Amino acid sequence: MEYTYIISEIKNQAGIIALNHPAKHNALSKTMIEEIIDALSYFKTMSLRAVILRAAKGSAVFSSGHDIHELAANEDPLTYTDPLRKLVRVIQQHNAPVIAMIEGGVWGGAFEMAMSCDIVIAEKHSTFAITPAKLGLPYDIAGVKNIIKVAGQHLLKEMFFTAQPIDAQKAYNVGLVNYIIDSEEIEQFTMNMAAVIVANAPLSVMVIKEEIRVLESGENLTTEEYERIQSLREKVYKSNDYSEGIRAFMEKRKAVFTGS
Ligand code: LCV
Repeated sequence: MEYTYIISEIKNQAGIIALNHPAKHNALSKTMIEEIIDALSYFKTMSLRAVILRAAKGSAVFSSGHDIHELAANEDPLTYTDPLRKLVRVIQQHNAPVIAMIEGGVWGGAFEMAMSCDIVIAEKHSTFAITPAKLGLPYDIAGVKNIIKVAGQHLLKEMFFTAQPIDAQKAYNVGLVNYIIDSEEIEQFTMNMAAVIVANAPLSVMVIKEEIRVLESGENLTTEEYERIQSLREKVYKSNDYSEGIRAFMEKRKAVFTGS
């Protein structure tokens, strides 16, 4: 399959999706996300038993997260239609394990995307950051819930409040990452892991993945609580700080947030 911002291929019954938009450090634009979703649905029709999600060979950054240029134009502050919401659900509901092979920095929404994968294999110099506080953004509550499932509250609060990257070792220590592998071995290691999964019973793997997804969904949010949070988020979206965050990024300067 030919795409603009990803490379999609099939090797040894595993599907491989490589993020390939170097000019924007693999930013998750609407188009790139649609291409990833399209490649996953094609893999499903081919009954592939494992997927590897990686950055194209030689990428300096795994992904710089949401395409900030698209954020600025975001008419739907409550992100009901946010493409990343859809992508995370598609990965979590994909009928085969998705292995994230991380090399380089993982930023913002790409961190949530990587954490929504089933297994994470990181090159030892990779880093992870979630950065709404740098842009003045009220991160989506569904997204926070997705990440809390894999990262303890204290680490997650540190990552959200500082908006600073953590390294692969710290991510591994808290279980965000299954393995830390040297750069020259990570591709073979990941392919080997995929080959072991491919050799197992796909229906058993598929139903266990779905059981874990359903069980980890945990407690229900009351409607009132959900609406209260959403109205809080709408205020943040309409704040000067949010406009300042976006403007500062575009102007390549540090944002000055006033809390208004
Ligand atoms: C569009 C970009 C991007 C980008 N979008 O290279 O987490 S949340 O809630 O904030 C969520 C909404 C989210 O995911 O927001 C995005 C969070 N991402 C970040 O905060 C990372 C932003 N990017 C960076 O900090 C730097 O680009 C890194 C550290 C990744 C790489 O720095 P480096 O100096 O190597 P540049 O910054 O010069 O980026 C190269 C080109 O990629 C564009 C950037 O605008 C620049 O384009 P131009 O050459 O046209 O100036 N770019 C980078 N990230 N997320 N565009």
